Amino acid sequence: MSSTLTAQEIQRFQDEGYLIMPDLLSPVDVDRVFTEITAVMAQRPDVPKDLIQYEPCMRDKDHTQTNELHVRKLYRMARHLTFFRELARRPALLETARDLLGPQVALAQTMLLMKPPEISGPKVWHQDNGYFALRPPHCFGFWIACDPATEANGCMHVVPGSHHGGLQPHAGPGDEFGLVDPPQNDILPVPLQPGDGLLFHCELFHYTPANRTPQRRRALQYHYMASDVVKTPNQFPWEPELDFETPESASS
Ligand SMILES: O=C(O)CCC(=O)C(=O)O
Repeated sequence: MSSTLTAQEIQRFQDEGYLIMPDLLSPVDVDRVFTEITAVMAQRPDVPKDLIQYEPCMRDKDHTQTNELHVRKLYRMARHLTFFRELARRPALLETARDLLGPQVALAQTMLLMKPPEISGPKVWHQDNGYFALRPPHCFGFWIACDPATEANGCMHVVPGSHHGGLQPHAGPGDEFGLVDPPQNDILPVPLQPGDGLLFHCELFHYTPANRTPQRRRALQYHYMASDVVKTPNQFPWEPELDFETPESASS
């Protein structure tokens, strides 16, 4: 198996619950992400419902009049769009997933988090496994900045080591489903340049504040899970987007 992480990086991820990974996407990749967003929006008002989510204030509007700045997120892109499906197989992502989870992995979920200026709110403190409900929690996400991500426009904030406490109680409707007892201390903002990624454990506490700038803050999020973990019942129905052959069976 090829390996992208060193033993020290794997140890740091296990201890802290996150790692910064520079240059996961090239400038050309980032431009292609933006082109793909524009192509999706060109389909409106007939964008597949499971590919797009508008900001709450735009959900009941006539979508012939909406534009990219009204979109909260695209999701399930690997199911709908070839570019995002192929990205999931890039060694920097897939081999990192295997370094952390073992040879048999699946792509749990993809999202493009658009965080437009003015109308977007914060994403409340949560653990992703509050949504996924995977046992054991053998799952992590890449959060990859496409625009510069800063404290002012809503970069990721994490609490290092918080994944060691296990899954904590969550409550709230829909997108506001979050930690009942959000953290007050030890909060670390993670500003990133376009193309750079944050790799984070699915039980790490994290949140993003509202975007207080006139520019948007787009980011790509890919979650990988070990294929054999069990999804326990909860309120969020979802299916993994892709399963990958093991490296052994792919080469035989
Ligand atoms: O990018 C964001 O604003 C939040 C991403 C996030 O934490 C999530 O979707 O679980």
